[in-house]
Amino acid sequence: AQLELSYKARAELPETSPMASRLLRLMEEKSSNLCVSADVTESAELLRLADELGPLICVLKTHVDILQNFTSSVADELGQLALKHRFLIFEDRKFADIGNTVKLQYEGGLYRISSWSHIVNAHAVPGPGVVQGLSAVGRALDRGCLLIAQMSSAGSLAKGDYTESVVRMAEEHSDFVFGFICGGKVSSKPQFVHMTPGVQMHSQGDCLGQQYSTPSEVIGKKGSDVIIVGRGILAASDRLKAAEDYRKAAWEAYQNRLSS
Ligand code: 5FU
Repeated sequence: AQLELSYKARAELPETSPMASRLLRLMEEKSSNLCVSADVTESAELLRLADELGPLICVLKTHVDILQNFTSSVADELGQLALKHRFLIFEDRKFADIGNTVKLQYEGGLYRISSWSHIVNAHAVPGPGVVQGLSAVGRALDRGCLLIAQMSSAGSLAKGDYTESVVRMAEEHSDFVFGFICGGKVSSKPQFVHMTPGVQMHSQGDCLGQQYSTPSEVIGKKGSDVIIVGRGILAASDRLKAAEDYRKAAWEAYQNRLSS
């Protein structure tokens, strides 16, 4: 078996990118490998959530296009909260077009994603041009990108050879791509961060194809680094307590992995 490095040790490897280092370091400092998926439709609720759960999380994931009332001041306030509580913002935009188009989508439009989101993600379907287009905007701003290597939904086509090709694409663009959206560890290179959605402790799935695993399966068994939790926290009557339960479960799974 491969030697299991701590998040802190991985942050310090010379081949680890600045964005991965920043994330791995703050995970270690906050004892948190929890990303909350803030899938709410009201900007005020998004900001309340960020302020309340901020201390417990390493990343706040957004879907900015589901907000009814997004303005640039929402992005500014979210940025302030990210500084206050030391988390990174990840807009789950899943870019999937030719380089020139994603460049325009990332930088401009109503949302100006590159101006406030530390992390974005992309599908590898278009080929490396999608990464080159995003990188042309994001690199100068010290942003980072995750490639979608696998998806949590039933019947996903992102598997097998496709997943392997995504890993190679990441390795070839490691100045901007620092990790993956995946079900478990897909690259043995310790400089890449693995982030896994489809995590819930008390449900197996929803009626629209989502499939859930538990934090201990994802971090302990499958070897991912960060759990992404939406409704497991958002639908709880006490969101703060639920977030703490997920943080603790995922962190303990990581610690067990280190000591085994
Ligand atoms: F890439 C992916 C994926 O494969 N599965 C996902 O569920 C992204 N997601 C996102 O994670 C999805 O768009 C939601 O924002 C979130 C999961 O939310 P849940 O409420 O925990 O199911």
